[in-house]
Amino acid sequence: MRNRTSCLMILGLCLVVPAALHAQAIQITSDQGHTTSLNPEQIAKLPHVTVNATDHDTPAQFEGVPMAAVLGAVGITLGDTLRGERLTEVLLIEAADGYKVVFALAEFDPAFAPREIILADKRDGKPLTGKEGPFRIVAPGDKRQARWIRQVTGMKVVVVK
Ligand SMILES: Nc1nc2c(c(=O)[nH]1)N[C@H]1C(S)=C(S)[C@@H](COP(=O)(O)O)O[C@H]1N2
Ligand SMILES: [Mo]
Repeated sequence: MRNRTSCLMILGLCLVVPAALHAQAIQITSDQGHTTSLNPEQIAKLPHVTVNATDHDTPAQFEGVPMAAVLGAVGITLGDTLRGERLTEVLLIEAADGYKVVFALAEFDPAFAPREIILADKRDGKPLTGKEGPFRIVAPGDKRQARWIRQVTGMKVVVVK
């Protein structure tokens, strides 16, 4: 009996654990409609930077991946190709609670932007947890934090016409 209970528990874990890991992956869709999934392990391997930001008047140090590098990892390139019609491309970012925000792609390009917007995974040295994590956008210098979207689940390039 005990064995059967253990078996069922292990079976249950086998079903639940991959689902939970999958739920944490971020789905990124290009302007061609091609979706790539980036899981936490892949995101952890991308180059990280540290940015100092002010969160509701309180200084905070965030670590994360520059958005240009996140997009580059799934083949969405900025830089020299971001010109002409591509300047109408925006990134729609979605969260677990249904909250959504957009940034113009040019806002992530170091050639345009005076600041580095990141996909943060740590605050003051600690992984982002609960309603904030595991990933949150941090746009240093913003006077309002309304686009610092928490619990990011997906991103989609949308061409504004
Ligand atoms: N997923 C998600 N992110 C969100 C919001 C939200 O409702 N859902 N609210 C935004 C707004 S309006 C603000 S002011 C900040 C608040 O950040 P805080 O909860 O860390 O104080 O988060 C932003 N990010
Ligand atoms: Mo807000």
